[in-house]
Amino acid sequence: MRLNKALIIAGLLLLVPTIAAAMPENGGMGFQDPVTPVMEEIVSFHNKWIMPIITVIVVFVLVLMLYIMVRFREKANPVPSKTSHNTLIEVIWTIVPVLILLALVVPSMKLLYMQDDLPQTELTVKATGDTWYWEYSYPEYEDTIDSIISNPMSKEQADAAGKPFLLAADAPLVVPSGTKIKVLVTSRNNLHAFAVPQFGVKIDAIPGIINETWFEVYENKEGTYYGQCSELCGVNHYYMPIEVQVVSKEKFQQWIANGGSFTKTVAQNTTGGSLTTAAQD
Ligand SMILES: [Cu+2]
Repeated sequence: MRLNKALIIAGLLLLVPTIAAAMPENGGMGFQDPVTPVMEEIVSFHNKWIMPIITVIVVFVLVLMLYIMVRFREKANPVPSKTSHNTLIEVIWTIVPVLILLALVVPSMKLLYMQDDLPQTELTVKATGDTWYWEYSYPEYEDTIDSIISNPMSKEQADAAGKPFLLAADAPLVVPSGTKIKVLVTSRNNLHAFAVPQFGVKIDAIPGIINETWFEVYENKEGTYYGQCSELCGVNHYYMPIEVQVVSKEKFQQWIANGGSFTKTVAQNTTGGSLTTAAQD
């Protein structure tokens, strides 16, 4: 009976990674929906390799323990066994974990290189951590776009905008979809980390060093994505969220032409409606 329950729990564990969320949510268990090739690979590696292997190991150990508890209980064995070791078993429990780890190394390293090895990128954004906010700039558009100081929205602002408090920023990083984007990450003072889970991006922001990574959001995944500073950086560490607004290439060009604003376009936009809102769908 107990064994059945254990198997049911193990089975449920296998289902956990399939519960994906479109955005961060309280009590969320699985990954958020991936929107870049890198994150898609990470989720697939987790679901196809890591989770099944972990589940098999957990179930195997559990069954073994239950078997031992019953088979070798004191009542059934008034005279205890004096066995101290068994060479064959020791060889097996050394070699099998080594083989499992070796099998995981290959896809794992491939994934690390996919994140680390920058493809030919089409746009560069720079994220600088400060105490305690993010500053974004566009090195290729320095003449038109001032750097963006991104602070968290207050609770009232976030509620009014229907955005998650402590994830929503007053000035998001704006990037085009379907574009390979190089991200330069550094810090002005202490350690921070720039992380957007749905992009598969997490990289340290270190003073005096420029780290780089990349992402490309699929064209059909335009919208608003959230992350947080992910390196404990001081008293207001919780207070430096990351909001990324992913828009179409055309809207991004308009945004650049307007000096970092969608609103000027709205006045000329004959179809009406705010581009800012449209981009958050
Ligand atoms: Cu920080």
